Amino acid sequence: MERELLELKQEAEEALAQVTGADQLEAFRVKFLGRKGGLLTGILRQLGQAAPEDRPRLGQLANDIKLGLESSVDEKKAQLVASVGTGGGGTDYSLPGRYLSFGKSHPVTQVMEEICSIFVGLGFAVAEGPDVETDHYNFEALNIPKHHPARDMHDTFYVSESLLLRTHTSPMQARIMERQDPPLRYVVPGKVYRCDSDMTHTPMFHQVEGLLVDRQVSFADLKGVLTSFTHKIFERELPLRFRPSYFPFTEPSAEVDVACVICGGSGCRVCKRTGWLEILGSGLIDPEVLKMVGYDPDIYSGFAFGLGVERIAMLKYGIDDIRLYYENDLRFLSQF
Ligand code: 2U9
Repeated sequence: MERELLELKQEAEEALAQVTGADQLEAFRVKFLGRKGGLLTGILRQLGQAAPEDRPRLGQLANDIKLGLESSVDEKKAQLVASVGTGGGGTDYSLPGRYLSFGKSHPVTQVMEEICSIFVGLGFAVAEGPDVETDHYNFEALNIPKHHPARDMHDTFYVSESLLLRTHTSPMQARIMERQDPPLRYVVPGKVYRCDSDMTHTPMFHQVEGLLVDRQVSFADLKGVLTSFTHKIFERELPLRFRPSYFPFTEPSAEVDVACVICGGSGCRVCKRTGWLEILGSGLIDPEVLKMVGYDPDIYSGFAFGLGVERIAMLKYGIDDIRLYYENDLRFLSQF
């Protein structure tokens, strides 16, 4: 896979050198970097099949190549724009050129991809599941039986008595565990739905949840992975604190706070003078959940975590109203 990645890099660099116009540049971007059918994306999808010890290195290499190509595309775009007006022959080159408007990923998509690529670098594979789920996978398989108080917290949109819009991406992890034996490490990104709307909640939002199962997995492993992730996503080694919490599917459970990204911990409006910001929930997978997917909890243990992507993006970019993401105002979206 390493050779495939390096060959792809060389092929892309040669192809980019031949690009002379905006249409060609867009075709280049779709061919190499496109999210559906792009050559690099194709290789990234196979990363889960690589040996676990090779995944971090290959993930890092793929990510470096992706970032390098994206910045070469930006550079080429700037060159193309600058070169308009250098010709001759009776044309008024002082006229403003036609603005080429390139579409971009939504900021939430950008942050979701960044989160996934950090976990890929830590050896996790990426999996996606259906938005419409069964009551069984969304609740029962995660230790939330009918009439459990935790069901109230989820404000579920039901499609029928047994079908619903998933309230978290966890059902996919339960599906993966049912069909695969440990060891496994997965992150599951995607849309989730809860009947809730205010400055910090939208009825649809994005989550990335992760799970690692193996022999002798401990809370120390969970702390190591989440500390490493937090330092990467906020690009600073901010202190973390793990606060005891409760989730039906993890025991023990902890919410994770990061020292305020705005004031560094001294207290400000964003952290409500506490110096801390809650960024994710986590815990060791409850033995009942392990039993339900057919794993022996005396042999295997694991950790899981979940985070809201919009919240991470709000903290990263200092945005105070989540609804801005979904108003489709280009003055807001084009900043990212
Ligand atoms: C399985 C077992 C355990 C996933 C987890 C959380 C903690 C969590 C919330 C954070 C903010 C969701 O976006 S949010 O509202 N999530 O706190 N999620 S542990 O645990 C699992 C998942 C699957 C089989």
